[in-house]
Amino acid sequence: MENLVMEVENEIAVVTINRPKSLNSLNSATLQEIYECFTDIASRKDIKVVILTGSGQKAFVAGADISEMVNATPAEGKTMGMVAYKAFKQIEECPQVVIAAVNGYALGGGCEISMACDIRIASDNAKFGQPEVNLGILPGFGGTQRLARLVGKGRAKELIFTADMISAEEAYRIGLANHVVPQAELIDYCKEMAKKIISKASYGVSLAKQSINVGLDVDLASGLQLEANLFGLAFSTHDKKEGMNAFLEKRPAELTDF
Ligand code: CO8
Repeated sequence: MENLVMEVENEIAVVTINRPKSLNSLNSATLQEIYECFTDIASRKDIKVVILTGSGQKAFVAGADISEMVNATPAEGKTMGMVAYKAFKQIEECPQVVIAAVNGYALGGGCEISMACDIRIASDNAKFGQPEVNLGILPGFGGTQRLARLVGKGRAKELIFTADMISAEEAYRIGLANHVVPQAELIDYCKEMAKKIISKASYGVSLAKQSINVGLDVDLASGLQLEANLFGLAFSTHDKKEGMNAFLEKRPAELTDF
C-alpha cells in the first residue's frame, strides 16, 4: 500500500492515511487502497477493532484530492464517487468496530470518511466541515446522507449550506464527535476504548453494529424484526452460554467467539 500504513498489535489495527503533503487528501488510488485494506480486515480474525487516523498533527483528512478533481469530467467525478462509496461501505459493514481518531482537519471527504466509522474521537485541535459548496460541488462521499442521520436534518443543512468549519467542542456538542481529548492522548484514548470493546463478546458487538446500521435505514418494525433475528443468532454462540453461566456462577466470563 502506497498511501496507507497499517499496524496490528493486540488485536487492534491502526490504519493511517499517509499523504501528509496534501493533508492526507483522498485521491482515487487512496480510496482504492482503503477499499482493499478494509476488505482484507473484514476477513481477519486477528483484528477486533480498527483505529483510522491521518498522518501528522495537522489533518485527519482535508477532503477529496482537489488537484485530481479539478479537470475531471462528470463521468470521472461519478467514478470517483463510486470508488469512495465502495470503500466507505467496506468500513461501515466490516464486522469489526472502527474508531476514527480525528487528529486535525476533517473536511469534506474527511468528515465523510469519519462518519462511515462507528465512533469518532476528536483531538482538541480537530476541525470538522463540509466545505464543498465553496468549490461548486456538494458532498459526494455520503455527507448529505450520513451527516443528516448523525446530527439531524437542520444542523446538517446549516453545515453543508454555509460550509462553516466547526471546532471539536462544537462537533461534540452536536453529536458528531463522541469525545474530545488532547491531541497527544488521542491514540492512547482510542486504544483504551478498543481494549474495552475487545474484552466484550466480539460476535455480540458485531451483531449489534449490524443491527444499528441496518436498522436505522429501514422502518422501525423491520428494524425490530432484524434485531430479534440477530438476538436469536447470538443464542447459538459459546459466548452467550459462557457469559450467562459465568454471571450465575459469580465468576469472570471467558469470552472467545468471533
Ligand atoms: N486536496 C488537495 N490538496 C490539498 C487539499 C485537498 N483537499 N487540502 C490541502 N491540500 C494541500 C494544499 O494545496 C497544500 O499543498 P501545497 O503545499 O502543495 O501548496 C497543502 O495541502 C497544505 O495546505 P494549505 O497550505 O492550504 O494549509 P493551510 O494550513 O493554509 O490550510 C486547510 C489548511 C484549511 C485544510 C486548507 O488546506 C483547505 O481549505 N483545504 C481544502 C479543504 C476542502 O475544501 N476540502 C473539501 C474537498 S472537496 C471534497 O472533499 C468532496 C468530497 C466528495 C467528492 C465527490 C467526488 C465525486
